[in-house]
Amino acid sequence: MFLKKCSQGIVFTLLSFAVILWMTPFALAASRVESVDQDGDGKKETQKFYNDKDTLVRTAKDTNGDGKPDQFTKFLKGRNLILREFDANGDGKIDKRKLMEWGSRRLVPGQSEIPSYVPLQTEEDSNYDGKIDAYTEKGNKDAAKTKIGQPFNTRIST
Ligand SMILES: [Ca+2]
Ligand SMILES: [Ca+2]
Ligand SMILES: [Ca+2]
Repeated sequence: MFLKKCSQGIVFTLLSFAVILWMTPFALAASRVESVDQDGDGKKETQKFYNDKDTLVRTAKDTNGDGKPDQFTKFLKGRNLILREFDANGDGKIDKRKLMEWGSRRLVPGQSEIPSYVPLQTEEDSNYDGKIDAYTEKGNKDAAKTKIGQPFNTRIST
């Protein structure tokens, strides 16, 4: 009797797991990709990726019309903190990266600050040799010294 109950418990547990595993692809399927024509030229150049809560988490955009995405934006804290990555030479590898925070900045000297993305960190491989050529970090003028010449992470952050 006891053994029977025990095995029933195990079967139930296994069944629960099976149901969870079976449900997982449906949960993932809830996250969706949307292709949009953001610039209104009739071509859907921007892909928007949503998570299972239907929150926009990243976008991939083809800015030069060659059919391959070359500008990637990841929303780290909604739209307040974003990581933007670029593939300037279209080889499928990232060669420029900017971490930006929504705030305000003075675009024209002498004029008042206006709402804008403020770069916190930028890095660039401008000759596509996989090494950092330019680096900036907000509030740290010496940061570039240690970064230039270091390997550039060419992978898209997803
Ligand atoms: Ca492109
Ligand atoms: Ca590239
Ligand atoms: Ca380089």
